[in-house]
Amino acid sequence: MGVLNVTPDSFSDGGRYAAPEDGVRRALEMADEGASIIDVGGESTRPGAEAVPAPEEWRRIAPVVEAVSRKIDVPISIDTRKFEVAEKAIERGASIVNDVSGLSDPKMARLVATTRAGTVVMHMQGDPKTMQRRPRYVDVVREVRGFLEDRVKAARDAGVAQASIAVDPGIGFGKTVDQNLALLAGLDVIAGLGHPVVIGVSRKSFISTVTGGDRLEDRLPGSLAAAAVAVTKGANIVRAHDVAATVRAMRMADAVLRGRENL
Ligand code: HH2
Repeated sequence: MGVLNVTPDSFSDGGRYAAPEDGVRRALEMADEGASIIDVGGESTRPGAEAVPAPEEWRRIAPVVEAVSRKIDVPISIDTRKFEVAEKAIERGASIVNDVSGLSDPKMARLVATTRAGTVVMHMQGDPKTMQRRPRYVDVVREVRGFLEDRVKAARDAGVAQASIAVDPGIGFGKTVDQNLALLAGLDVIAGLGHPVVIGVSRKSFISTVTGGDRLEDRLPGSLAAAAVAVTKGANIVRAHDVAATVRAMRMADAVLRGRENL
């Protein structure tokens, strides 16, 4: 899943793809590099981020969603917490709703059900503005699993098909560095829910805390290592900014885990 942030303020690529033509070019490039999903977002959810009103979020991403869905067949997921934005994006060609709030708005679950979209249900403690102020868990893996189980049940009750739901422990969303590491080490417990697991470690700050290195590019080796471990623990979809490098690393991991003949 290649990340495309059409925002002025995303933590690693804010402002880079804010012009529609730059966003579309990057989407096509990621598809060429081997991304099987393009995840388009118009609101940063980095720690401390302010919420963006729905009309502004839609204004940012509309031209990109429209152009990309016209130009290529790669599925588009829409990284939004807002029903109004997801609805418009689906009308214009997106087919997956990636909701970092875990479908907390009942209207979002109903939209996913009626449009038969796919969805990623993610765990977050609190909201982006406050989530990194002392996140607390007794057993982070069990609690995240329990939350995802509840949210999947709510989605099913709203009519979303079992096969349309992927889950994501939400690395960095209301978690300390050690809680992020524990979630990666315990990802098999999340995979035990029986839904495809999405994992987003790419360029996140806990990588620098562990590996050192101040520059963004210093986070690539740690991002790839964390993604490879996640895949051995049952992750199925890796959300990443550095698509070419990630595809190569995951091809290697797959070859070891499944054999070259099954790539
Ligand atoms: N991480 C980010 C945003 N959306 N969605 C899922 N399912 N999983 C994640 O881990 C995840 C996500 C944060 O990364 P990014 O989009 O690069 O930054 P920002 O929120 O600043 O735009």
